[in-house]
Amino acid sequence: MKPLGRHILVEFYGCSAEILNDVPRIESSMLEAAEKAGATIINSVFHHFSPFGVSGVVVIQESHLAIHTWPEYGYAAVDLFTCGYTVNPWVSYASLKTAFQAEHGSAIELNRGQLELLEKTDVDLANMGHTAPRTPPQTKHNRSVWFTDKDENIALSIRHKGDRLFKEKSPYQLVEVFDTYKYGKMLTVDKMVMCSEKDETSYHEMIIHVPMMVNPDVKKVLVIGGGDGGSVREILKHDTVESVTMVEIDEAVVRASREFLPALSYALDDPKLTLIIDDGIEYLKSAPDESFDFIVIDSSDPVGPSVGLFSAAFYDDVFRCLTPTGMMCAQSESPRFNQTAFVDLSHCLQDIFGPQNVHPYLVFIQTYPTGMWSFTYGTKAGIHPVDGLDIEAAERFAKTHDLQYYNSDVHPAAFCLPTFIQKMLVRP
Ligand code: SPD
Repeated sequence: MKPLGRHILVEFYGCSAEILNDVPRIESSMLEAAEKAGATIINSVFHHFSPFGVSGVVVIQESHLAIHTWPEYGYAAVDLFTCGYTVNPWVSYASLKTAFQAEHGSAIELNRGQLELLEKTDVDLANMGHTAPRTPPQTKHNRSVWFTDKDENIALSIRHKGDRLFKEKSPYQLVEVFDTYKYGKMLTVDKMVMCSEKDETSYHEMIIHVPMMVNPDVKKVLVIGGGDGGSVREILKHDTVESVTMVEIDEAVVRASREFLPALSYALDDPKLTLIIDDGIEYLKSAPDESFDFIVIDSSDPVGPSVGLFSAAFYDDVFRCLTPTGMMCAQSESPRFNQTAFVDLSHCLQDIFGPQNVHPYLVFIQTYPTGMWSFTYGTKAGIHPVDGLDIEAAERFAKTHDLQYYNSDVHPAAFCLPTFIQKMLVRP
């Protein structure tokens, strides 16, 4: 006699470690395996463990497919459980073996709910209270996949819809775009969040308008990095600006932004902008002395191609290329998530600009680990970032441009550092 369900317990050995640690890829492979077997998908939930491993379940109308992976062993344990006889779980088995590039797979099939051992009751299920709604299964299920930006101790996870809209391993880094539930499209580099549609204004308004509102005669601007276009968009809101040069090392970032983040990347087509795809460090080495009023270092985190953007040699060139009244602003990481980079950069800038001319300030970026991020302002002529602020002009500017984060209250407040941050900045 046929059982109620078939349960295949699967072992996949010798799989690609990279695939077994890739949540969106595993999730889409599991969904595809369910579909190929003829199942009707209800929902899926996947979770990325730190530092490695993925667990997930695809609920199908005929029961479920579940997985747990150990990328470090190239091993995945998979359960394929189907009820009835319309779905063939062995089709899912074959599909997943290929998808995970398993060298070897083994499986045992169990019969679940042997009918000769079961007796059907005549309970009136309709009167039991908790009956499932008689609606057909959703045609578009809610996928639940998490992107996690983390180090070995701290993580921030953002739920997205599972599909990777853009994925490219450029010569420099892995560039991806995800579609998140709460933050819109999100650009990531090497598994670190760069910006999301919903909260990018916090970052871009604060890295640009804080310095520019106290230096109201900026004409020539250089942006190092910033390939998404958000910083250029904010710079161009200042009418004094005559030209912007942006040097972005990775054209894949520009391409991803042009395709998926139009609210940022439209600025990349502005006639005042010269966009150069090149190494900003090399560009600055050969740039003329005193050629820019404002230099923005809108970098990714200090790994891979951005390491040099946190070095003294680079900031010597920044200083040299600034006009006598020039200023710079750099993204300087999180005081908590990357304390070393934050403190070292501040000290490095103090050595070059003078201690009184370097001012770190804070911004809340909800999609970055710890939520607390920093920028560091440096001025060649000693223009203080708060004392000279024209409050009314700042407020007018914020209102005229419908800014979402920057305003005349936030500007001075951003420089108020909590005591633990003041302490970490004290030089030994
Ligand atoms: N972890 C994020 C560090 C900041 C990266 N820069 C973002 C670029 C936005 N234009």
